[in-house]
Amino acid sequence: MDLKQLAQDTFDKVVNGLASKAEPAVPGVPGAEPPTVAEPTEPRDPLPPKADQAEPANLTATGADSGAPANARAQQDAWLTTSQGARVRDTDHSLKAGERGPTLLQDHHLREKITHFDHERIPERVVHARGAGAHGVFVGYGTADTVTRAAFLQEGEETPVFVRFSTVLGSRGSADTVRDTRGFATKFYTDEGTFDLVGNNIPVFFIQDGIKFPDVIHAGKPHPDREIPQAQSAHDTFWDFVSLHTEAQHHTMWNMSDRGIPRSYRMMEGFGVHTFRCVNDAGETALVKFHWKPRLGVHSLTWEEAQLLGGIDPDFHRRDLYDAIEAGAYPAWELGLQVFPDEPDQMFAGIDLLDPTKIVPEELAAVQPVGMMVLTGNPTNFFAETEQVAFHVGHLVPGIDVTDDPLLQTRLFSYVDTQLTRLGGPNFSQIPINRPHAPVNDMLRDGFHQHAVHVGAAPYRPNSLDGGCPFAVEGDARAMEDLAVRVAESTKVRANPASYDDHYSQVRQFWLSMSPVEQQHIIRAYTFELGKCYEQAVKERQLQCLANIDARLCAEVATGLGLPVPDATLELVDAEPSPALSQVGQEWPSDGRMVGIVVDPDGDLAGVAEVRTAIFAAGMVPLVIAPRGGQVGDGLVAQRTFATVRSVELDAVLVAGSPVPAPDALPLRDEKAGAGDTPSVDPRVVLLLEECFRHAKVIGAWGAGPSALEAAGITGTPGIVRGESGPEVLGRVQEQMALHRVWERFAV
Ligand code: HDD
Repeated sequence: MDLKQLAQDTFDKVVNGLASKAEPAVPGVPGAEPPTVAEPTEPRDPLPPKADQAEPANLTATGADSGAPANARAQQDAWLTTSQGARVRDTDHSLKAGERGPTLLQDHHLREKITHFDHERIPERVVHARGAGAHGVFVGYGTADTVTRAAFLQEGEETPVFVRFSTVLGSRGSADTVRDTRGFATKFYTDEGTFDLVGNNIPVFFIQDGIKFPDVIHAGKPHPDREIPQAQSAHDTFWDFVSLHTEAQHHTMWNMSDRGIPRSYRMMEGFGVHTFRCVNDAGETALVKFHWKPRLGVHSLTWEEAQLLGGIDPDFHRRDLYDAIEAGAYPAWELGLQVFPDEPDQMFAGIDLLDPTKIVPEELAAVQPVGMMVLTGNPTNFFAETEQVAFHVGHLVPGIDVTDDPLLQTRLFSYVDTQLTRLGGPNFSQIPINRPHAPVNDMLRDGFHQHAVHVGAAPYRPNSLDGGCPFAVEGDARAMEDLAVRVAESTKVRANPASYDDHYSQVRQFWLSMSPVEQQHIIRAYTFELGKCYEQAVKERQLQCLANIDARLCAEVATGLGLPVPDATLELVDAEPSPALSQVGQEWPSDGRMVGIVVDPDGDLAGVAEVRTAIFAAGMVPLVIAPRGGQVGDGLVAQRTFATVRSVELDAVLVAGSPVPAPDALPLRDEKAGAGDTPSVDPRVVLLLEECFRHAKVIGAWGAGPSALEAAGITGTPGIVRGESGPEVLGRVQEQMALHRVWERFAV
């Protein structure tokens, strides 16, 4: 089977199928419908009102039918009402004893409005509070049949999904681009019940046993006295913990690598982390690790970009996901399995499969694609969907079961427990986004926020009063199965197996698998983070950990910190590098990438128009950058101005002229030019080009463009394309964008 072709065919099928789909991917969720706009950064008419936002003029005489989805509570009509449905004439003035008051207690509309508002917030997630979600569809390839009988993986089976991406440490309002692990949680609404794959973009975890989760999170969260710093690990308590608790070193190294600052949620891998146990129709079991492989490849920001974005656009990842979906540049991932024999010792190639601080390199066990997920719809309401979605590693379907990994075992308890506080009781599965698409008949009753009106007199089994209903599955009907896994004869202990004691060999393997430029980024990340610590003992202890990973890594970080270089206390083993861990060296599609075009109103506007069309045709998004907003030329409108653009939102920049300073740029006059001198090129364009250069982006220029490059001091060649015409330059720029960055430009 040609798997590459299968991936492309599945992607095309989903995307083309959307246009003809009458039903949204998720019933009642209009966000899952095909997008109505071509490109979100274009000036455009307002989006058409959703079905539940129709004006009275569009309704029947009684205003009865707005066409709102069944679950759009309190939006079933165009008229403002109280929560009880009585129409309201005035919601701007409280009821007072005379115009100058006081306000009367009897104003029940006022009290209802304020009381509800006072209780609008719910507790944010204790971890992963900051996130963004999307709807989509998963299509099985049928290639997993020999491993699992899970029906949603069967060939051509389409399953609606909801995905929530997140950071871990920050509060709900924190910045997207901080250095952190990213959550990647997927809810598959399968016909056999809901399956949640609650993973991260990093394949290992900080701890081997869930009992330590509060410890690692307390260490990573802001200091309890000052509640700073927000959403980052660059502080004493984090490094105190990970340097004392060396099993965290592997995950920490991934965080310090470029994986800790993804370019986009669309360009991240996802990992189920734990090993799961799958069973096929013949009852044979296998141990399995889940992987998500992004269609667009794995890419990262530079550290400077990440920091700038924290101020310029803290919603960068959320916006990127939303815009891409609105634009029809649907993000897609292949789901893949690493499959291992289910041996009694649960080891593979000497690696303990129950240790969540270890990976199995892909070179030892290939990731086999079993299906594709395409995200096709944005949420209609952030709170109702993204905030209220509740994942749980125990939401499993027939064919997929857990293992005894002690981290996973604790998670099985934590995820329901946390919803009781966060979502206010045990009925969170009835919230629309959490409702299974499979029929539910669970005998669970009552509790806060019970929405169901259960019928029958006997919610217990066995019963005769309700005719014995509901019935437990019998015979070969498909159902959850407790696999008869042998549990070793043992004594109760609080201890780990000896295989969990190796905390360093895979960290070294990760380090050795990085290209020189990625290693340089890691060195700088450790130096920055430890440089933010105040406690000398913490820095020294972490340097000792680095010495046990690699001598050069340790020496360079120590030099940056101005501290002595410790000797390793362990013998360093030269693990075989795993090329799959590096992001450098491969080529990827450039779909959905942002290409800025710096326009000189006196320059080649016809060329700009032509290039703009070509960028769209290549599946990317052009952004016309002009001295000021509005019309630039015939049919060309500025989407960014010299005042609003920064390199961070672009993947490449084209310079179609050499714009002279606009009057509003003169206060920003380049100091190097000296007071009174007027620079030849607008200094904001110079700054943009300098930043694009520093952030290793491809830069193209034609016409008078090369002289703007010169003004920015850009003389080198790698990733700099100069040419005669716009389309010619774009073609060569696009070729280089496939590598994501101009890697040669980083000083190593
Ligand atoms: Fe967790 C949320 C991923 C270990 C306890 N976790 C949460 C989310 C993700 C993960 C992606 C956000 C889900 C969402 O978007 O709503 N967690 C992981 C991974 C882990 C992991 C990949 C290790 C392999 N987690 C872990 C442990 C515990 C928890 C060991 C507790 C012992 N995680 C939680 C939680 C959260 C959560 C407290 C907070 C909000 C929620 O569950 O719904 O229960």
